[in-house]
This record gives sequence, structure tokens and C-alpha cells, in this order.
Amino acid sequence: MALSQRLRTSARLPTVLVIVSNIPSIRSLSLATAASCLLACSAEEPPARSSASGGAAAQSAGSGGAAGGAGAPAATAGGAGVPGLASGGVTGSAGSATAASGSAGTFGSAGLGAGAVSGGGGASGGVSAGGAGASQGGASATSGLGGAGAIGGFPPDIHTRDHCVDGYEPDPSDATMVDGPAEFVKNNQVDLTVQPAVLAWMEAHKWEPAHFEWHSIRRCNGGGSMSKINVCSHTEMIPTDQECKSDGDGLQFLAMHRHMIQSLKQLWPNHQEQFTGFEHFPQSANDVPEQWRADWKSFSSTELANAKIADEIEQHLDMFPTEGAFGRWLQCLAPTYSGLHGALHFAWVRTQNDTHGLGNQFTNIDNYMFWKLHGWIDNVWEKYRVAKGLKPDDMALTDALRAQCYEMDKLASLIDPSLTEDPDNSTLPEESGVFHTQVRPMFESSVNKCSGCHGPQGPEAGMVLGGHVSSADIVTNLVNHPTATGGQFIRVVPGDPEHSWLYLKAAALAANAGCVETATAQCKTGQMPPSDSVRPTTAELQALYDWIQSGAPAPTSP
Ligand SMILES: [Cu+2]
Repeated sequence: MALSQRLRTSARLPTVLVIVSNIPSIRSLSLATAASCLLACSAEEPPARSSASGGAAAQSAGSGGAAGGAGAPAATAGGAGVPGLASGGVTGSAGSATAASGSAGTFGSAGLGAGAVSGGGGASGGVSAGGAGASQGGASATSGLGGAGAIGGFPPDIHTRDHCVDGYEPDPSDATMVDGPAEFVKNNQVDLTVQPAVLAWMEAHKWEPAHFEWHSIRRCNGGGSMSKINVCSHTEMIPTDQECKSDGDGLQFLAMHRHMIQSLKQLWPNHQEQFTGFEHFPQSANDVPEQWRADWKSFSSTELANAKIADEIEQHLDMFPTEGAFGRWLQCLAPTYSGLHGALHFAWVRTQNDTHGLGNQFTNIDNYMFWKLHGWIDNVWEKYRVAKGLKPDDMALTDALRAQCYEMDKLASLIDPSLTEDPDNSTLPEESGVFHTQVRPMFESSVNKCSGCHGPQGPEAGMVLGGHVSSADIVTNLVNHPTATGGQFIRVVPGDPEHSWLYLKAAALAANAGCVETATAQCKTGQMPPSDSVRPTTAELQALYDWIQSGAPAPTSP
């Protein structure tokens, strides 16, 4: 499917979802779970608007419609995990078995982990575990889209291996695998990934899309932004804690990435370096792999000051009453949503080589630097725990890690292959015009690197700014198009740059623009690019401003 068509399809998605939500529910949704996510499931696309002033009204009309339609919760097939949901559990929900691993074994273990994980229980004996834990535990997989539903009860055989409880056995490739990163070259740009055996394992276990969905389902645009799960059919998976909104989310963020790090270290115990973070926040080119040194760019003084707080967290415990608060700060630096996590991600984005790119939402866990930066976050979290006297085996931590393991397995099991897009290899048209020649280059520059995250493959916030895509398609999806992260704002309002979210973000003006959250869009008001050591030039910003001011005309043919 061509990008333009794909984006149009995703723009239409909410309308389709209205129909889904009218299917009689087979259960009642008892939580006020992320109400706005549910609203998003039935929200109509806000009408297009031609002026800023008219727009506000149009926008609120759109959300009004959403509220009206939200009464009927979406039906979910295979009503698994209901007990977990009703008791306020964290989405542990039903057990899952990924098709790729060829394992079965699902059971609803309502008693597991006191609420936090209740309803959880996917046992997926991985490929590497030699299929251990396969069918034995497979009690009553009921009907359903996920196919993983199971109703209540305890596992029939408690000795069935459950990697969320018992961990993984070493992968056979551990004996022969090479140390360190692997180079991946495309368009003459080198990028670094983990070793091919690790990539193969992650692909077989659907880790890349599951990781994407894990983040996506915490953003209220979860269903529309190129998700491979129809989130409105699986509303039980929507966590109450939404991204950056609560310290609970901060803890889940830490725990989910720790679950992945620990799993990888269990699978490749002789190659743990690949999944071990920076010892301290990188200060100079010497702190990064040699392939990255030529591109080293210093972090800003603010970023370095925050990094110092994190690295010396023992001395700053008073800033963070809980580890969740610390995790939230690391990820989000609320309220701007540009935390150290974002600054680190941005630092190693490649623009011409995004196949396994750190900015590519669908595949960033392939990247060697992903584990360096998340490993660092994990290290400082652990320092916090030690300084607080929290034990490595305490039950709350164990529960939190298991809950994330089950959630990730469940998400992997829900991924719908029919929603997977084929890569677009079509030839791009020749184009000209102000946007194509004067504005677009700003997004694709090797300094700003916007298109490294906002590329056609897994674009951040569902917004494409460059890569293998025509300028006409980019403009179509900017002009009069609602945002995912700019509340009531529109990406580009022709003639009105000061009310165009794209301009406000690039010009670092979004924080004071008066963003108000809507049913379908959060307010992420931090500047873009997310590192304040990288700012677009005055000339670049002026070109963007002028293009919008002049009516944001579409590209022309040469
Ligand atoms: Cu992540």
C-alpha cells in the first residue's frame, strides 16, 4: 500500500472503530481506565478546517461526538483477563502464546501476584528453550481474536515452565555468537545493531512490534497511529497509567525495559555486554562505540546537569519520593515530555539508514545503542533502589517485572499480521515548489534528523516528515490535520503559523501555546528536535514560517 493510501487509511480508522464499538459487549468494562483512550476508539475524525478561529469550534464538535459514542465499550473476543481488569490489575490479562515460538500453554492464573498480575499467565516456551513449556499448560484456550483467552482457574501443571516466572534458558547461539555490536550499512551510513542471532530471536518472538505496541497503548492515539493491534477491540489492554501521566507509568516504563534486558541476559549470558548500559551518561565521543565517534555531538548543559542528577542519584533521593517518580522523570521530564530518555534516543538517530534505527518506532530495539541507553536508565534505577534500601528480590519488584512480561507477551499475541504494511518501494515523483525545495530539507538534514523518527517506517506521533515519501504526501498529512500530541492544535493551519503545531514545536514555542488535551491528543509541549543542543537555524524556521504563512501550498510538478 502506498504511503498516501496508508495514511489515509489510518486517518479513517476512527470511523471504522465506531462500528466495532457498537458490537454488544460480552462483558462490562468496569474501570474508568484511560477514559480518553476509549473516547478515541469512537471519536470521529475532527472536520477539516480552513482557519484557526473556525478550527477551535470544529475541534470541540469533534470531541463532543466522541463522548456521545463512547457509551458502548468495545466487544472483545476471548474475554480473557477480565478478572485482572476488574480488580484493577495492570493489564496482566490473558496468557499468550506467540505463534512464532510455536508454544501454547496459556492459563488464566487469577491468583498470581495479588492483583498486580492477576489474570496473567502466558507461558511461551520459546524457540530457544527447546519448546519447553509447550502444550502442557494449555488449558482452555477459548475462542477469540487473540486466541489466548482462558477462563480463570489455576495452571493444571505448576511445573510448566513460564519464562515470566522462571526466566529463559540460554539460547544455543550463545556458544558461538560474536561480542559487541554488528554493523548495518545502508545508503553508506553505518548503524549498529545487536548480533544477528539476537535480531532473529526478537523477530521470532515479535518483540519489535510488541515493544512498539507497549508504548503505543500508553498514548491515547494507540489505535490510530499505525498500530498493528486494533486497540479498540482490546480495550482491556489499555493501562490506566498513560505515558508520562503518572508515577505508575514511570515504574512500568522502568520495569518493562528491565524485563527485556534481563531476558536478553538470560538468553545470552556470555554476551551480556550487548545488553549492558553506559556506565555513566555519555560525556564525550570516547564513551560511545567507534562507529559513532565522528558524529559525536555534545549534550546541552541542561541535559548534562540532569544526567549528573541521575548518575549521582544517591545524593538526590529527596527529589523523587518513589522509583516511579524517578522513572517518570527519566522518561518524560514532565511536563515537557523531553526527558533524558528522549535526548539519548535522538543522539543516535540515523536519517539514511532507519531499517534498525533508533528513531524507528517499529524496530528501535534492534539497535545496539537502544540497549546502551536503556541499560544506563536501568543502572541508575538500580542505584536508586540500592540507596533506598530496596531489595533486589522484593515482591513488589518481582510482581512489576512479571506484569510487564505478561503484558508484552499478550500484546505480541494480539498483533494482527493483516495490519502489517508492505514496504513502499514505488518510485517517487519529481517535485518542486516551496515546500519541496525550501522546507523539507530542514526535516531531513543530518543535524535536525526529524525524518529519522518521523519517517515512513513507524513514524513518531504518526507524522511523516521525510524519507521514502513524496512531498505531496507529507503536505497532505500536515495541512489541516489533527495532531497526536498537540491537543486541540492542528499540524499546519494555512496562513497561520502561530497556531500550527508543527511550527510551534520546531520553534520551541509549544510550551506556552496553551495546549489543551483532547480525547485523541495529548499535549507534549517539548521542543523538537528533543535535544536542546540541536536547534533548527533561524533561516530554516523562517522558511517553515513563510511557507505556512503563504497558505502552505502543495508541491508542484517541475
Ligand atoms: Cu521502549
